[in-house]
Amino acid sequence: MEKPARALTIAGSAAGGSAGIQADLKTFQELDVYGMSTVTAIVGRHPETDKNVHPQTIEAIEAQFDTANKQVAFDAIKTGMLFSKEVIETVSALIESVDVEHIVVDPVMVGKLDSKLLKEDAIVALKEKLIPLATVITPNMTEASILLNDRPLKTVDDLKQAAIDLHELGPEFVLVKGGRLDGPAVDVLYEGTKLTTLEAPRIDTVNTSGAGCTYSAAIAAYLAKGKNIHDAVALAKSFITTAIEHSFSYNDMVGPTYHAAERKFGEAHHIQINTEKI
Ligand code: PXL
Repeated sequence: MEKPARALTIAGSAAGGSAGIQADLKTFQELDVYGMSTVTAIVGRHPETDKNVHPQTIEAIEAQFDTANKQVAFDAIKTGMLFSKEVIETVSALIESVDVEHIVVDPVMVGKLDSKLLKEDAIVALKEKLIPLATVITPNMTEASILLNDRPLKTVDDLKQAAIDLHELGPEFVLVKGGRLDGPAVDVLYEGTKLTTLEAPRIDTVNTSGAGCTYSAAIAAYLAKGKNIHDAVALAKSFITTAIEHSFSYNDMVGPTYHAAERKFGEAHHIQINTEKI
């Protein structure tokens, strides 16, 4: 039997199952990629103390990574919530210590329920230590703006310029996600010599918890399976758009995207792709 490609997520545990490692592992499974995890923090609000983020020790993070690497090893690694400068430095060193072809860095900063998922002093470490190791970084508009020293981003042209400028930080490719633009959901991929816009129709729903995690996990899965960056992003955009189209909620809280949607219902959306040389 041909063995499945392997992907590791280094991220937080989102207790409700919509985001973080739960979203990543569900996505890997949907795309027939063998999933592994290194949990950096457990996110869940304690009913009495109101404590929301429960960081794991550096020792626990190193131990998980080492176990997964020895038992299986990786075709791709995806990072999500890392929380602190210390964790970013540890994770950067761990990634440098192994020979892995594809590194997807999702610079997670704030969750949908306004959980603070990255401390202030961690931004510098993110920019200087981790982002330069990335095959691709996948900031949303807020994260791109923060990485560009609070530059306002309002239009697709702003996203294009942001992608070009973020490339200076050293990743091979940059994907800036325009989920919060008015109008269609346009993302911009910068590949060094060309800019590609990927456009999907806007889906009118609030149930998009974990959408960013799911999208970047799908990119990591497709890279692990051997797709090039252009195809990996286009296929992942289709996966997340279909998952958002079929998103739902079990109550009056913001609900998850439906990770199984593409498998169950087929691809819902054709993504419009335009590439320009620059
Ligand atoms: O969706 C961002 C996110 C990422 N990672 C973890 C989270 C969240 C949002 O709540 O909990 C662990």
